[in-house]
Formats: sequence, structure tokens, C-alpha cells
Amino acid sequence: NKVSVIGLGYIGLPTAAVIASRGVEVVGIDVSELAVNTINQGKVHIVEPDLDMVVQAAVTMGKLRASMVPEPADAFMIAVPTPFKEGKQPDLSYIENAAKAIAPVLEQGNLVILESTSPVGATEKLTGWLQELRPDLVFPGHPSSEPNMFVAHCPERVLPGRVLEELVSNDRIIGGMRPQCSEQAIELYKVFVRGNCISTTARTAEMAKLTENSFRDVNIAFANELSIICDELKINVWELIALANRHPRVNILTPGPGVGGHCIAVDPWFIVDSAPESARMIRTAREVNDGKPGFVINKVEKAADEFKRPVIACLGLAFKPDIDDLRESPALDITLRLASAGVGKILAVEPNIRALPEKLANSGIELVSLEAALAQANIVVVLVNHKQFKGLDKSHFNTKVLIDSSGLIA
Ligand code: SAJ
Repeated sequence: NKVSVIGLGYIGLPTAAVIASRGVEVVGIDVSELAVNTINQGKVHIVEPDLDMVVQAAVTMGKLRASMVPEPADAFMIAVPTPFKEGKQPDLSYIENAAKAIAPVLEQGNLVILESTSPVGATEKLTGWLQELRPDLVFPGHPSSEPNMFVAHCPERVLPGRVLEELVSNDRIIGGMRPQCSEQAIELYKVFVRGNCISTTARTAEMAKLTENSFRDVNIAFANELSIICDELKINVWELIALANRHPRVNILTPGPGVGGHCIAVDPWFIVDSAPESARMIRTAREVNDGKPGFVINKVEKAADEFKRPVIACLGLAFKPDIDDLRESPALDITLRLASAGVGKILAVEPNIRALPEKLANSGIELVSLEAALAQANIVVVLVNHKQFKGLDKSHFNTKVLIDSSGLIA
């Protein structure tokens, strides 16, 4: 059996490597020549713990290779981005391009799996595109003939930073266009998944993935809203949440500088776009979380008014603790906005990177050590609770203003 993985990014590459490590022949397809060449040398172009080892082993064993040109296989797994366009509408063009790329090499009996997080109805659309491109094959939903092709939506659910572990241990939702499609997909996932593979429809699978991330977004919004209310009422929100969480049925999440990453801040909009009138709480949660960086910036600006030209230390730039991923990061957004507003001299402390991305360096931001930042700063803004920051004593802040957005010290 041969598996083709379309899109060798944060999800596709680990998935391809793990399947190959089980002895299955895998060919990964990507439009980026750099990604393809890097992988064929047994190296990786993305950062994820242990991924380099698994990819190198799979390439050396001859089970994994990458190419820019699709070729025939038994199963095709599509793991391309599904961002949103202006106006928060899902952009399915990457999925459509993947359909166009694989259509010419599809053969009767093939299985096509959509792994990308998708709005409800996307798998039906993908099936329709494939049917149009290959009228000689019969896809699910064909009005007259018994299908001889299989299509399913099996959303990925892995946590960045724990991808290799969660790929294997998480349960999988297997949403077939028809029950036969789920059966085929389950057989493939059983090759590398230790968790349960649970069969449902494609539409339910699409909604399940969006629901999981919206659940988290709504709960983080609750925590973030509490932090703003508590600021007004002069209550320590961290103490408050710790106390409330002692109730056996209360489990409030952690307030922070905002919600980042590539999924939680995006996926809820797909639900809002599908049901704009009804998705009121989900929309509001997004707005609350998107407003949190502005709230933190306001606090810093107010504090800065007390100084002539203050030195402001921003602790943490990544989108969450203990990773080096600066993309879609509220901490980075806050730091950049403070620099461009000219509030003061901005020092950034990010122990997980060696150098600042150009955009930050060009804004006059300086990357310094924690010690150097604490020695110089008038205002310290805690943005990300990296492990290197833990254990900081309150006494460091006796002569400084502390704005602790993520509860490191409070
Ligand atoms: N955050 C808070 N407070 C919290 C928890 C998180 O402010 O109490 C913030 C983080 O700092 C970060 C953002 O939320 O900025 C998202 O972080 P995360 O760790 O909650 O999630 P992601 O984006 O790394 O991964 C999520 C996961 N989804 C769920 O936990 C429901 C993961 O399982 C999904 O596979 C992934 O999205 C995805 O690809 O959709």
C-alpha cells in the first residue's frame, strides 16, 4: 500500500513521517521546492520536538520521500491550510488546488481524506470538485451509479509541541461521505493510531473539530473577561480563579494577553460564518479574546505616562509557553504595537529564540536576557509564562511597574 500526503506542513509532515515509520511507503507532495528538498535530505523545515529524528529515520529507510509532482497511490491525505479571507470567510482555495493536483493521478478504489480543519460542507465540496475533474470515476453522492471512490474527513487534533505523541495517542473522528468511506479510512488510521477511531458523517466530523476549538476559545474568553472585570474592581484575578476552581464543578482556564496560534483564533469564525445569526456567544468570545492585546497595551501606556521615556521589558514573544513559534502571537503583537506607538524603549526577552525576526529588529526592539531586562526596565510586562521566567520573586519589582498579563508573579 502507498499513501500520498498533500501538504507537508505542521500536520502533513509529522503524519507522513509517522505512517512511513510503520513501514508504509509514503510520498509527500508540496508546492514548496525548499520543503521538498529539505525533506529529501532527511531534514525538516518546521520546528516540532523529535520531528527531525522521525523524518530522518523514515527517509533513510527509504519509506518517505517528497515531490512536487503528484503520483498514483492507494490513499491521499490532504493537509493544507484553511485560513480565512477578509471578512472572516473560510478560504478553501488550498483544498481546491489540492483536488486539482491529485485528480489526474486518481484511480478506481482510491481513498481521499481531508485532514485540514474545514467549514461544514467542505468535504462535500471537495467530493464535487473531484467528481467534476474525473467524470470517469464514481465518487460518493453520485446520483445514479454505485461509488467506486472513497472520501472522508478526519480532522487532525494534535497540540503543537506534542504532535508526535498526540498523533498516535489521540482518538480520531472519522467522517466518511458514506459508511464504506469511514471503514476504509479507519483501516488506514489503524496503522499508526493507538486511540479509538470513531466513525461519523463528514459534516459532523467537520463541526466536531470546529466545536473543540470553539469550546476552548469560549472558555478562555470567560477567563479573559474576568481578568478585565477584576482589574476594574481591584481584585486579583489569579487568586479569584484559584478560589472558584476549588468548587468541584468549576474549572476556569487561565487569562492571558490574548489567544494566538493557528487554530483557536480562526476556527470559531468558520462556525460564525456558517450560522451568523445563531452563533452569538462564539462570535462574542472571539471579540473578547481579540480585544485582550489592546487592553494590555492600554495598561502599559497608562503606566508609561508616569515616566519621561521609560524602558519597557516584554517577557515572552511566542504564542504560548515553552515553544519558539512567534506566528499569530498576541505577545508579539503587543510588543510590536508598543514599539510602533513610541511608548518607550522596548526590550524583549524570549529565551526560545536566538535572534529577533527582522520586523521586530527594524522596529528598534532589542532582544536581551532576563537579567539584563530586569536590570534596566522601568516597566515589566509579563506576556508568556515560559519556564525560564518561573520563580521570579516579587522583590524584583519593588521599584518597577509590573503588568502581569499571564499570572506569572501575581
Ligand atoms: N490560552 C490562554 N489560556 C488558557 C489556554 C490557552 O490564554 O487557559 C492561549 C494560549 O496562550 C495560546 C492560545 O490560547 O495563545 C491557544 O493555545 P492552546 O494550547 O490552547 O492550543 P493550540 O492552538 O496550540 O492547539 C489547539 C488544540 N485544541 C484544543 O486544545 C481544543 C489542539 O488540540 C488542536 O489540534 C489545534 O488547536 C488545532 O490544530 O486545531
